[in-house]
Amino acid sequence: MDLPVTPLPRRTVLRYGLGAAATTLLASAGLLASAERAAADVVNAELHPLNGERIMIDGLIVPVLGFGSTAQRAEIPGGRLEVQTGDTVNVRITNGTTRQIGLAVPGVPGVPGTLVPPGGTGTISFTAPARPGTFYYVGTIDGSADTGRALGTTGALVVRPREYPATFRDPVPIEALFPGALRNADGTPRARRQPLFGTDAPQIPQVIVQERTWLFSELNPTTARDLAGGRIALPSDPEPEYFLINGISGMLAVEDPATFLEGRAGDLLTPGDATLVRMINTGRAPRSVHFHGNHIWVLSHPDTPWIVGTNKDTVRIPPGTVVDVLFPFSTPPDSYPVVAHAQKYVVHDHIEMAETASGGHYAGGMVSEAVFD
Ligand SMILES: [Cu+2]
Repeated sequence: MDLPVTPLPRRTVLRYGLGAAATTLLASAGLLASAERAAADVVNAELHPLNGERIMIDGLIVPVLGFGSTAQRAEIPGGRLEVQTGDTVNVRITNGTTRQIGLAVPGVPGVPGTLVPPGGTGTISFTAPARPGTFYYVGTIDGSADTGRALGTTGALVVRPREYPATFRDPVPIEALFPGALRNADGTPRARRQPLFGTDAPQIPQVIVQERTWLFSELNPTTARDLAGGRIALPSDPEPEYFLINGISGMLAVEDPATFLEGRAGDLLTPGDATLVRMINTGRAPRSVHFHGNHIWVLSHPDTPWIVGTNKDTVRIPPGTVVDVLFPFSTPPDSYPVVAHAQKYVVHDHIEMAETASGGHYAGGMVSEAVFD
């Protein structure tokens, strides 16, 4: 399927007004609608920190603090901010909450720690990294990024190479987005696979056809109420009760078109619509994401770089970090009879607690699916 490749022009969003149409479009695109390119190497964006409420999958209403792309609605997570390597990024924060709030981008140095007072406006400027990759921005609530992560002021920051600015209509070479993921410095192939059913190795895709962002987060209702009410310190053991992908969970995440993977299958050993999945863990516990149907190729890993290039079915995402993987959409090798299309396979966290909601309701947590067209 084609993913939206450019943000809606701001005027279009305004013309739709703030009714259901605009809400639907913003939610399905997942892009930060307020972001626009102001010059060849300058991106301007607006974030509106807002108090809000979220209905959990079992109906419980939990207070959140989220970044809206307009002043009307908090979004959990905030929209995906897309920039190019080396861009100057100007983020204007219009603070609609009762707390001081600033911005942090883990892994990106030089983001000023300026706090914007309640009701105030301020612009935070930083330079995008010179290397493409996946990052996230987080609101520092009264100076605390941990509080921002616990309440939901998070969103993806995608840094694209300048020569592949936005589009996936033309497939993108993996090396352009993840330098060194496929080949060692001496040019030898890096990708490898443990033998399984003989030594026939599936081909690693050479290009990326489409992409997804999965932002994992956790929520504890009591902590959220305390923090939203003004308490600053987090308890040492947050005991999360809700486990979210892109702000939703359970069947909602399985059926969300902006979350589940969907693509045309290739042959048994050749990739189909190879899909980059940018997995961001803003929670406080590690995740261990497991894919059925296909093994994934690891394209980046923050603390075990030696697994980059491997072909696995489960990968750990340490808290506060990012792991990028490629789901090849090859025909699932274990299916018998071999079925190339009209199949669905589950994707879920192997830390089983994260498959529940509200202390045990299975499968109300971090679960989605891969759909073979
Ligand atoms: Cu499973």
